[in-house]
Amino acid sequence: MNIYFCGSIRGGRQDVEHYQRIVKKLGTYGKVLTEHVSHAALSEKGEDAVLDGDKAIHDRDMDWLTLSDVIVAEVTQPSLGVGYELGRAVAMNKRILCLFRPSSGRVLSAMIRGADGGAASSLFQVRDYTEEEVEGILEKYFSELTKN
Ligand code: 6K6
Repeated sequence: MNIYFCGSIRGGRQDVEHYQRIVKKLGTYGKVLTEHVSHAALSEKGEDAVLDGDKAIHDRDMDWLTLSDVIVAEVTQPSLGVGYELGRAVAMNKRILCLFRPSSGRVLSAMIRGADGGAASSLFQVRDYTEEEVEGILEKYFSELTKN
C-alpha cells in the first residue's frame, strides 16, 4: 500500500515529533512515499528546496499523490501546502484521514472538519486525537481499510 503523509513544512515545523510518531506507525502498513516530511533536519526555511526548485517539489509530490492509496494528514499546524494537497486528493477521489490535536488550543478549519463524510466508510475522515491515542486510531482506521 502506498501511503502519502502530509504535514506542515513552511507552515512551521513545531509538530515534527508528532509527524515522526505517525510516520513510524504508517510504515507498518505500507510504503510512506513522503517520509521526509517527518525528518527533523528538514527546516521550514527551505534551503534544500533551492537545489531542485519549488516546481520540482510540487510536480514530484503530485506524482506521489496520484500513486497513493491513502493520504494521512496531520492538520494541527496550519499549512497552505497541506490544504492544497488535501484539495487535490479530494479531486482524485482518494481515501483521506486527517488527524487533529484539540489540545493545541487551535480550532481546525471548517473546510477540513466540514469535509468529513460522517461515516466510518467515508472517503474523507477527520479524527481528533491526543498523543497517546494516535497508534490506536491508525490501527482501527487501517484495519477497516483492509477489510473493505
Ligand atoms: C524544505 C524546506 C522547505 O521546503 C523544503 C523541501 N520542500 C518540500 N519537499 C517535499 N514536500 C514538500 C516540500 N514543501 C512542501 N511539501 C509538501 O507540502 C509536503 O508533502 C507537505 O505535506 C506539504 C507542506 O506544505 P507547506 O506549505 O507547509 O510547506
